[in-house]
Order: sequence, then structure tokens, then C-alpha cells
Amino acid sequence: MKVSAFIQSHITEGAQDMLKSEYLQHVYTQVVTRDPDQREFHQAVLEVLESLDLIVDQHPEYEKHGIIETFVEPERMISFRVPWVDDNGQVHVNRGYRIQFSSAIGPYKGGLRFHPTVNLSILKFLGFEQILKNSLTGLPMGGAKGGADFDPKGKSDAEVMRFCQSFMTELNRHIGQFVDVPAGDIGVGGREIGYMFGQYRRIRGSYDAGVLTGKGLSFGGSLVRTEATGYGLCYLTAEMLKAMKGESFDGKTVVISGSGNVAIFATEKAAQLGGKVVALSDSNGYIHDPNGVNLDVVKDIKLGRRGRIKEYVDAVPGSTYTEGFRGIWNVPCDVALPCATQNEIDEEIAKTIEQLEDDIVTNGANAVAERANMPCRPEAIRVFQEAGLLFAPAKAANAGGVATSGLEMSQNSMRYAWPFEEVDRRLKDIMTTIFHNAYNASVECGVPGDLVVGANIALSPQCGFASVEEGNCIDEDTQWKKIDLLVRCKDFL
Ligand code: NDP
Ligand code: 2IT
Repeated sequence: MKVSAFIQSHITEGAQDMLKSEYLQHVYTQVVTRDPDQREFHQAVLEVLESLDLIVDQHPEYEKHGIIETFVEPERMISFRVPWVDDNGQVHVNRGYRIQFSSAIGPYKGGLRFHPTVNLSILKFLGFEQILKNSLTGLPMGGAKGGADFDPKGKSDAEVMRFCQSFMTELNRHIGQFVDVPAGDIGVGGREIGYMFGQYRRIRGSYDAGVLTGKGLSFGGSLVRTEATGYGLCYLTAEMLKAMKGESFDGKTVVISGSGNVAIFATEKAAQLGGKVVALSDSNGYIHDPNGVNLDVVKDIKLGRRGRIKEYVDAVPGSTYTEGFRGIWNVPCDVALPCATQNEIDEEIAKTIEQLEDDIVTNGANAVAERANMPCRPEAIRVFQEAGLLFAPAKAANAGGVATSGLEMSQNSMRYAWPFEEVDRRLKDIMTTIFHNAYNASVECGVPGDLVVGANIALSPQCGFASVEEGNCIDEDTQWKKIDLLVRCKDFL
């Protein structure tokens, strides 16, 4: 047997173990065979296929229309060079990307990530999940993701500005308010969006406010967008606690990983809803403050000075700092909100969380809600579900960020800005609806309360059928006409 045939048969056998539908086995084998190194992408696809496995046999039309094959292949992948000059005049070259995954239900929409780990596998997984997440919001947005392997950490404002301008010099030709609307993600916040928006406006000579979201309030940004992902996570978690356990955040101890945009505003909302957040982290280590973290201090360090979380202990007596970011999950809690990055929680950490939550919780209302994208390994999710913990997957739990981006686009189109309370009310409504849609879908699939399945199933067929209704491939009749036309054209050449 040739090596490639051996690998192929190995992948096919693996797919047979994980999926019962032959159609989905075929799709998964094709995904892995095409891009064997894209592990994060395989993981994200497999999770969705495992959910679809529960319903796909009752829907032969999915296979007939090639819906799932269409779903897992991006419409377009753009990769480009990003040269920039540092403060010493030295030239550096990074690689930029935009994965335009699906525009079936609206313009491509999704964040930009600037982090040294950025590669095609990570951006494809993020873009793929974004399709489902965006459809869950009920707003007309397709799915995309982009970014660069650039590390903004330790760079001056001027260096970040030059990088963003160079990045947008290429990206501008691929985006537009009706085409593709990027926003922030890890390493891309208000500062970077501002620099990119300015460069877009300069190059295009046109004030297209709706081309980027997460903008500053003085140039078309929406109130609540900064807080939205963290707030939305807490709104959905609160609804999950209420609907599934008759509980609330009140009096609960909360641990949140990360200390970036999302973690900070999740901390704020969890505290407003009565929870006590006792630990936060960054990629170096974590702080533990048994009295509840002082958010003003955290905001000053992270948002004001772009410092490190360990500086917290200098300002707050009684708190401790421990090196190593994974140790945060040894801190006992009722509610765990992973807000840092993908695959931060493996099976071992999940068992620790489950054990610690068990030790201190007597009412059984303990919960894990993913705020980062795909922070939990599949084995970790199984540990939580088998232990009976409430579990909200990222696609549902962190949709508040992109939902509010959608509301920013609406306001830009109206040339009008809603007050804070109006946007916040809409965000809360959207998150509550997402929970109920996911929960109801889980019931319909015979796995009540499994929100992983619920979020994957709730609207994914709708995205697929939208592309079919729009003619996702040329039908036989059209194809023949086209060939006929080509033959006739050739006669004239
Ligand atoms: P930020 O860049 O503001 O913060 C990221 C945080 O995660 C920082 O504390 C960072 O620490 C930490 N972190 C990053 N990489 C690692 C790592 N490899 N190990 C441990 N910690 C790490 O990003 P956001 O808060 O915006 O994003 C956080 C997560 O939320 C991401 O998964 C993102 O995809 C997701 N998300 C973001 C949305 C948004 O609107 N911004 C919307 C929906 C999801 P350090 O400073 O040391 O790097
Ligand atoms: O992962 C995400 O949903 C985001 N980073 C936000 C995307 C957006 O377009 O607001």
C-alpha cells in the first residue's frame, strides 16, 4: 500500500469510529485528507459533524445538495505579505490572512487576530465557527476570520500603527460594508481598529463607517460594543442557570481565565449580577483575590497601562500571584468562564474543575460557559457533561460580541446611534433567545440540555439551505448551456 493510501485508510477508519453517517464520514475524511496538518480546523468540523450525525440520516437532501461539503470549504482564502518598519528603521515582514468562509446569509463578518500563533488552521476553525455563531444571533451576517502572525506585545503605538496601515493597504481591496466587515479579536482592540479604519478611509476616499466594527464612539462605534462579549456571556450564563437550575449568579464564586477585553467585562457583569470573581490570568500566570477582584485596578493595569496581571498584587493586599496560566483552574469556583484562548482546558484540567466545583457546591448549580473560542478540548467537554455540569459552548456563549457588531452595522446604516440602554437591552434579548433556541434544538434532537448539539444544530441547516436557494453550484442544465456557449465561442476564435 502506498503511504498516501495508508494515511487515507487510517483517516477513513477514524471517521467510521466517530461518525455513524457514511455521508459525514466521507465529508470528514475529505476535510482531513485535503489539509492533514490543520488540527484545530478538524476539531471544529468534527464537533459540528458529530451533532449533525444525530439528524443527517433523516435528511437525504443534505447529501443531494452537497450542503455539508459546501459548509466546510471556505468560499475564499486570502493570504498576503505585510511589510512594516519598526522604530529603529528595521523592516519586518509578517503574513496576513482573511478567510471568507460563507456569505450565504449576509456579508462576511468576523474578527481579526494579531498573535504569533496565527496560521491557516486556527483562522479556518474560527471562520467556520463564526458562520454558526453569527446565524445564532438572528442577524444577517456571514462568517469570516482573519489576522496576522504579528505580536503587538511590546510594540510602540507608532509600530502598531504602521503595521495596521500596511495590513489595511492590502486588506482594503477585499472588504466593504456589503462585502466583508472585520472587527477585533485577540490582539486587536479599539486602537488597532482605529488605525485600520483611518487607512481604509484614506485609501478609498470614502467614509464607509460600516466597513469595520468595534470602532471608537467618535467615528461610528456603538455603545456597549466594548463590553458586549463579556456582558453577553454573563447574560447567557444567567439565563442558563435560571432555566436549567432555577439559579442565578447571586452569591456564586466565579473564576475567569484571561484578563483581556472579554475577561474584564465578563468580570464587571458577573459582579453586577451578584457573583464574586476571585481569579483572573494572562499567558504568564494568574492572580487570586479571595475578596473578589478589584476591577478598577485590573482596568488600570490592562486597559490603561497595557501591563501584566501580576502587577495586581502590588496594588491589592491579600491577593496572590502564581506563575503559569493553567494553575488558575485549581482555584475553587461555582462558575468557570474560560476567556483566553483555544484548547486551554484539556481533560485533566476539566476533571480538576469538576472536582473543585463539586467540593464547594451543594445545590448543583455549577456551570462552565466558554467565552474564548473553542477553549475546551472535546474530552474536557465530555467530563463536564458526564458530571452533570451546565455547559454553554462558545458559539452561543460568546456571540454577544458579534451580535453587537451587527447592531453597530445597523446603526451605521441608519446614520444614527442608540443610547447605551437600548443596545444593552437588544444584546440581552439576543443572548436569551440564543440560549432558548439552542436548548429547544437539543430537546428536538433527543439530547435535552446538550447545548453543544443545540448550538450546532439550531441554525446550521438554514445556512446550508440559504446557499442552495442561492444556487450553490451550477445545475446540470445550466452547466450544459455553459459548455454549449463555450463551444460556440470557440468557433469564433
Ligand atoms: P485580548 O487580546 O483582549 O485578551 C486575550 C487574553 O487571553 C489576554 O489576557 C491574554 O494574555 C490571554 N491569552 C492569549 N493567548 C493566550 C495563551 N496562549 N495562553 C493563555 N492566555 C492567553 O482578546 P479578547 O479578550 O478579545 O479575546 C479573548 C477570547 O475571546 C479569544 O478566544 C477570542 O477569539 C474570543 N472572542 C473575542 C471577541 C471579541 O469581540 N473581542 C468576540 C468573541 C470571542 P496575554 O496578554 O498574556 O497574551
Ligand atoms: O469571535 C468573535 O465573534 C469575534 N472576535 C467578534 C467578531 C465581530 O465581527 O465582531
